[in-house]
Formats: sequence, structure tokens, C-alpha cells
Amino acid sequence: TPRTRPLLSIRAFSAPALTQDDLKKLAADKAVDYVKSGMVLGLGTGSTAAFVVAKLGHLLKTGQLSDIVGVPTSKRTEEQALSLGIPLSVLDHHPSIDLAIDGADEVDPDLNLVKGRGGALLREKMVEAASDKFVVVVDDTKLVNGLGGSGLAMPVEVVQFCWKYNLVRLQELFKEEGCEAKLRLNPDGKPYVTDNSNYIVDLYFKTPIKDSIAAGKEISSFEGVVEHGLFLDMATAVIIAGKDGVTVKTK
Ligand code: ABF
Repeated sequence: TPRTRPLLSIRAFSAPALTQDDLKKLAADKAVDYVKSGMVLGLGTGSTAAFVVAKLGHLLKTGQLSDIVGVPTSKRTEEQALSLGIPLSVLDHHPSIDLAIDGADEVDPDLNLVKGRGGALLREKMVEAASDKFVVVVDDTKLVNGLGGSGLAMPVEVVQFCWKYNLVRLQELFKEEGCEAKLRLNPDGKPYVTDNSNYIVDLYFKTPIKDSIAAGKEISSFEGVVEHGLFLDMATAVIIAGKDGVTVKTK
């Protein structure tokens, strides 16, 4: 009797899992769909926003986009954009921006954000507040139920003068949330200095911030506080990339 051969075994080839960088790039690509030739664009900071800037550079170079002007939110982004030949400006010359695209550290269900772990919160807030539309690009690890809920830093930019005084006041303000305030340091142990020559106090919460609107107002009322990382009611849309695809949330 002829030997029967086993039926061909069908091995399921699954696509390799998407890395976090793949997800960031997916969100960035989707956001660039909102960009049109002739726009003034707010250019964000951070690894997700860097994918946006890279894509804009590519579209310009290949002639798929023209006449855009970028307003960068940090020196880092300015350098990247310049290296890609993206024409740049500042708020002094372009006080109203058509569209800003930037990353975030936390996104709550109402599209309120924590931003600034990358240290660029002041310029980000100025540029994004001056934008008609503000599109946020994140991977789904950034979603939280309440701001401060990731357990990671919520930054506050403070003047260098008597920074410890403000650090203590900030920690006291969020006593109920079990807040621990720390001066941000560089790897060499020296204080991290922002593009605006200030320091950053990072706030770590045990429980999410109870009332972010009240918190934002209180932080801003402290003399010597320059800006905080709560970006409330600013996002027009949030593009979230997860392993099941890209979702766009609007208010
Ligand atoms: C900027 O970059 C910041 O507001 C935020 O801190 C950070 C997010 O970085 P990444 O995209 O690298 O996670 O958007």
C-alpha cells in the first residue's frame, strides 16, 4: 500500500507585532492627512511628533506639499525641521497657526492632556493655544482615566530663583493625591534647564488629580511658576494608535 503523506500542514504566518515606534508612526501619518499646502503649522516635540516632522519633510521634498511654514515648540524640533528644509517661523511673525500637531504624555477620556515630560511644555502651550486646530498623536499606552493617573511625572516649569520654595508649595497643594515633587535632573545630576532657562519640578501622584481645572488655576497662581503640563480643553482631536488600528477621537 502506498504510504500516505500527511496533508500539508498550514502554518499560520502572523504579522510581526507592531512596536511602540510603529504605533507612533501610524498616528503621525494619520495626523499629517490634516495638513494642506499653504498652512502655518505648529511643530510638536517628542518622539511621536518627530515622526510628524519627518513625514512633513518627506512630503515637501517630494513635492507633495508646498508653502508650509512651521512654528517649532523646542530647539530640538527646530533643529530637526531645519535639517529637513522645512521653512520656519515664530509666533511673533505668525501669531495664528492653522494646525498644531504634537504628542502627549497622558490623555483622559475628555481629551485633556498631561504634556511636557519632554521638557518643552511652555513653548508647546504657547504654540498650541495659538492654533485653530490642535491634533494630538499618541499610542494607546498614553490613555488614562484621570490626569496624573499614569504614576509618571506631571511637569511644572518654574524659575530657577528659589525653586525649592515652589517645589514645597506644589507638593503641599496636592497632599490629598499623595504627591511627591522632584526637581528634574540631567543624568550628570545637575538640574535640567529648559529652552527658556528655567527648571522643571516633576509631580508624581499616587491617585489621579481630583479637579484638574482647579489644579491648573492654583498652580498658575503661584509666583515663580512659569507654566504647567495640564493642557485642558485644548485638543481638537486625538489620534490614538493601538495594535488594533488607529482611532480618532474628537470632542
Ligand atoms: C511632547 O513630547 C510632550 O508634551 C510630551 O511630553 C512628549 C511625548 O513624547 P513621546 O511622543 O516621545 O512619548 O509632546
